[in-house]
Amino acid sequence: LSVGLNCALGAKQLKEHIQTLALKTDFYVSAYPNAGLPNAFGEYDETPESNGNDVEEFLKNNWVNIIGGCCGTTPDHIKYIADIAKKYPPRIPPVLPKLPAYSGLEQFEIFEEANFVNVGERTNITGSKQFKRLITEEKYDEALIVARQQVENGAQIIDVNMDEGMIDSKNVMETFLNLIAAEPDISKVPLMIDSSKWEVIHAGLKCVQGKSIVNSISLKEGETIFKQHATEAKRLGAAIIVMAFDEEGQATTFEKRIAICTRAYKILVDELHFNPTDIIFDPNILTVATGIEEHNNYAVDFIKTTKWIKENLPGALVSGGVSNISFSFQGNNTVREAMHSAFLYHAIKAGMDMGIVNAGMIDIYENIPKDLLEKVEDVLLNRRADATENLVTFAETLKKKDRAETVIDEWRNKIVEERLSYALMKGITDFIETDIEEARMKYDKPLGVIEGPLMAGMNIVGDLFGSGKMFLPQVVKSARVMKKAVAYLQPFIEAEKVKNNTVSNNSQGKVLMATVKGDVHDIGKNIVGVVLACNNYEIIDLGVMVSADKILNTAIENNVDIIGLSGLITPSLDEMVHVANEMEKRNMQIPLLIGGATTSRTHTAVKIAPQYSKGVVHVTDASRSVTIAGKLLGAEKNKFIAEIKNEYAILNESHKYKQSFKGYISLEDARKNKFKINWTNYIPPKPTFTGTKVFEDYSLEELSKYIDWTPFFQTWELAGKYPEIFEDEIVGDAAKKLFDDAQEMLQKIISEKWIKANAVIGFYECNSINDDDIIIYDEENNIMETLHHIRQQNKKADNQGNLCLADFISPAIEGGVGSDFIGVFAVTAGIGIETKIKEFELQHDDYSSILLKALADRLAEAFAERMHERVRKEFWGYDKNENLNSEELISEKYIGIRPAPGYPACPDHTEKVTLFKLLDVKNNIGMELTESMAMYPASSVS
Ligand code: THG
Repeated sequence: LSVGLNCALGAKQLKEHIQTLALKTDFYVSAYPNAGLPNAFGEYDETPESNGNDVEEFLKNNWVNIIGGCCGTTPDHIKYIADIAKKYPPRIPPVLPKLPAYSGLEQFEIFEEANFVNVGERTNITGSKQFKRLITEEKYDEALIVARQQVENGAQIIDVNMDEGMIDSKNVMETFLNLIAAEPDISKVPLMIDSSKWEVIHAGLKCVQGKSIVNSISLKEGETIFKQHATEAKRLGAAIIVMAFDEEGQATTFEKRIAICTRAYKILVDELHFNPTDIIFDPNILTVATGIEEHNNYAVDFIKTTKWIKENLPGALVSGGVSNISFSFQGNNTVREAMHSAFLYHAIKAGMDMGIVNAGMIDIYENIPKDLLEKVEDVLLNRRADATENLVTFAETLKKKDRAETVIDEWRNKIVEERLSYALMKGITDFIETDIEEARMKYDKPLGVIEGPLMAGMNIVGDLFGSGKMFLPQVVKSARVMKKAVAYLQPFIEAEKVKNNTVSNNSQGKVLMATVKGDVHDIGKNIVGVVLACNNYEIIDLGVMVSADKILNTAIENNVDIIGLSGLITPSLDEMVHVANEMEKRNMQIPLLIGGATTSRTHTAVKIAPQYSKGVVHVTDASRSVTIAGKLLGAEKNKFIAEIKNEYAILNESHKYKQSFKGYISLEDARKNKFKINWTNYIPPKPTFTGTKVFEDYSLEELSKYIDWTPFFQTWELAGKYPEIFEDEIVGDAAKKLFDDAQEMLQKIISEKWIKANAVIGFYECNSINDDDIIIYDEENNIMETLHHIRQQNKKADNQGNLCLADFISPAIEGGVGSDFIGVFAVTAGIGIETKIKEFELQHDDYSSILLKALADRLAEAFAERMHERVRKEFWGYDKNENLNSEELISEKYIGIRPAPGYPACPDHTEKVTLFKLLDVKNNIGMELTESMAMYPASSVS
């Protein structure tokens, strides 16, 4: 046989691949390169000479046995090569060492010096209750996570077993292996296909790429079947595990184990010409400490057999299912893990090559507590008659310490600087006061603790965040540790100040932060504040609804270096323009940062930057804020501001240019092109009541089920869709931890009633009028209010209307169909939130404060979703049988719409005034509007 490469590449590009191949195979090697790569015209440019020179290298280096040409080569190319080839003797294939090798997407070779190969056991339906549940419930996504975790925890191969009486194992094996094939993180490793049914293994083998391992075959059903399975496995390119079973059953003694392995080896190597390295013996790891005397020597016999196989059956490997050994201690993981580690220690010494294990749960031998180890080894090595009894008694007295506890203990033993750094990195506040006190005693000055270990720790955090290795929630947690530490030290620092009348201040600079007048949203602002504080900026946070006057006065009084403005609703944009304009009037010199959900680079460039000449910069997210602040205060400050100015000027121009092409049509023409509905026979569905209905203190438990979590992660700058985000390679772990924290807090919010959710809904008879308005009638059919809507005026394609919400309400015309109905609502989940927020702030716990606000926002959105659902199914009742799951709700699969003032369908925020009047929102549920039409509490929807 020969193996080779042809086409696709020229000789130059083929070179490294041919070289790799030639060194790896003892087959003959062939190469048929093209005459180079095709040029722009699809022609091949290499001449017989240039091509021939590249090919000569293949020959000279002893890489090929057969050489020719493919696309673009001509008889002249071939003749040229043929002449050169005469100069060189044929390649002599190398004699390769016989090393066991398997592969998934990547090759996995076991080198001589390799110690031990971990095979992950968790993807086993009989070996894991969790995995069994996931597979029987067809939760394949989560089942894949189990596989991925095995790889992440160090499994170099994964064992997959779907043997279960109640399921179609073959089918499920195929499904799961095909899913794995689509996950490179998993399928990069070789697979061990584990089943007692040959048809399942056979089906599995056909689904996998690379060279996998059959687990297992045996002489249980006689030699004919054994040979048949072995041959098929070989043909399908797999290595095999051979269990020490024969026609009489499982081998339990040393003699029987080696007899069966020898017999199998002879058949495989002598008769079926197996490569010995493709044979992996499993001489049966059987459970010890069962109380049955015959079982006492099982581990000893396995270890002895292993040693014998390695010495007498050359090339063959030894494996086994390690967790089997400890089944008698099910439920006591401390003892089980100790047994596994100790067993492996001795078995590996005897030559065991690989083992099916719970990857990540194998501790090192040296870490097993000595008293436990002694008892465990007494059992494993069958050292005393009462070994089992002793271990059982000892196991009962053992406090079941879990791993987390041991980890905690370990870092607690380090020196104080390392403990502080660890606490900062991990965001652990539990020990901070003790550790800080210890550090304070150790350092000359209290400030030294901040400038020394705390700053060093925060610098690491900052670097990790900057390089994308840590994420916002973690950083905010780190900041909480920092703040608590600083708060503890503060009185000592003050005392010091009084004593010496000085205090060094090496802050990077002072930043004033504020949410502008009329706006109440501050999650984003708080996050930026925390991130900047982490990077050693001093933050003056003026909170929400801050007037331009107050912002600028405070900035001047405190001699700040940067002003940061934040806002979420569109009217805040105008307020920012106003602040910028005031700064120019006052001839200020401080650079201005703009951030928040509705702000944009374009708006900043077009509307804000032209107002103020000393630097205006838009900041997209918290992680960018540090870099930008650094540049604004650095040596190159003026250069940076000039660059930004230039950039914004260009943006401004291109915006104007684009606007000139926008092509708006007149309002009159837009109205003529409204969305036309034939109302003639329309009978509007009637709500169960008209007027308002109030819901006070609504069940948060119920609302929590309606939360759309994806935006929650966006708040924390974690990109990805829930729940897939947990599997994300980059942010997955951070997202999961944040989610766990959120769930924990959510439970407390519910059970301890941290916040109250209120709602008011209303239905009214109405009609559209004057094209764009909606009139609302009271009980006596008098016009009570008028809603004003905005019509699209951009140029539309043919047969596309210029829409306005009023188009969807039947018109009030003489001889018309009578009145239609409209529903309105206002909900809030923020009543009483201030108490808890204050509490958190007093504890310097920004993380919890931001988390609570973010959750309240989610609950408010969930409340709107739930109320809307109840409206459709109960109160208006036009779709009583609707039955949508949460995903379908999020993607708005229902009948009806829920537009909100301030958003594209009805951009005018002032409509909220009418709405609040209609529903008497303030008196009914305690929500209010600010002068910019922001709703207060912030966690509200209408
Ligand atoms: N040899 C070969 N293949 C094998 C085995 C072997 N495959 C299966 C098994 N034995 C190895 N795999 C496991 C997997 C899990 C456990 C033991 C062996 C195990 N599971 C816990 C238990 O049962 O207590 C389950 C805990 C849970 O539900 O999460 O111990 O010997 N060739």
